[in-house]
Amino acid sequence: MRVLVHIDDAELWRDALARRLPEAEVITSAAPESARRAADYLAVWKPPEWLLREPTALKGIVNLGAGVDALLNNPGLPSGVPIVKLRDAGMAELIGDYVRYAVLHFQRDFDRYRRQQAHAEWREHAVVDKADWPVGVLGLGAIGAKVASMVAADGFPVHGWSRSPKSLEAVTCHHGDAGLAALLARVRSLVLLLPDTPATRHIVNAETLSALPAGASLINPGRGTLVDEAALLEALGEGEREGRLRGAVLDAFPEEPLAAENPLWSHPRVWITPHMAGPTPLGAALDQVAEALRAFAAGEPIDTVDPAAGY
Ligand code: OXD
Repeated sequence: MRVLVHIDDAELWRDALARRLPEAEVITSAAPESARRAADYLAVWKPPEWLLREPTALKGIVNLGAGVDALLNNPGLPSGVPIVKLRDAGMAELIGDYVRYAVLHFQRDFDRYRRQQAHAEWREHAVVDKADWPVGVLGLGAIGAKVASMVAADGFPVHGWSRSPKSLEAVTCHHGDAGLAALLARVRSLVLLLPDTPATRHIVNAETLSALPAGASLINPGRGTLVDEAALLEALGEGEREGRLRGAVLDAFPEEPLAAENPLWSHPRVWITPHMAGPTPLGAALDQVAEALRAFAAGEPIDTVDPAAGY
């Protein structure tokens, strides 16, 4: 089998994958066009359109990340070719740490102390008990479920939401439109871990933001398209004085990198990170890629992406 790898550091992935799959010929997109065209499988992260169009006998695609939105939205994607995505290959634990940090950032008032420091202001705020700081997690896939459990293990009451009913230990699970309204009404930090699909786009909008209790905070290590940015800026209000939304910790944006002129960069109550919450751990990811390619080649049943659902 010939596998074409396309990702930053593709040589590293190619060599490590070749060691795991000695039966395969593994090439990168720097290989000659004739070799690329004859690829049986693609292992890719955000491939250019032309690369997806080239192979003529493609049997499967492995998405080298958890979210398949970039791949499904790529006009070069051939229809009918099965896609496998990385399951939690250790990203969930990393994203969980990011979210725990962000929740504590607000619950222990680090945002306020940072602003006070700018004025050399020595003023202590009473600690709000964790039990009185409900956290909402939208999206209970492999990553959302793990993150929800990690935050719950820290002692916060956690409410999770998914489109269809789920049940998780230590997490109060809600679903559907009514469940979303019930969750929004009670959480002090809202965490977004939904996939980017037509159904989730702008799920955080003027209406949902106004359903949050005053002073709630937003944490988005998921996808930028989940948030209506104009509504977010409106809910934050201007300047240092807390608006209806106390602050936001954002790792994902509809266009990345975030444009230098975007007002979020300079907002005093917004923290921006460059899509670093859940980098893919190479070793575990490669094991999954090798496993998927072997299953594809052997015609074994394999858990593929549903392009209509978007995940
Ligand atoms: C992913 C990501 O989907 O890094 O894996 O965003």
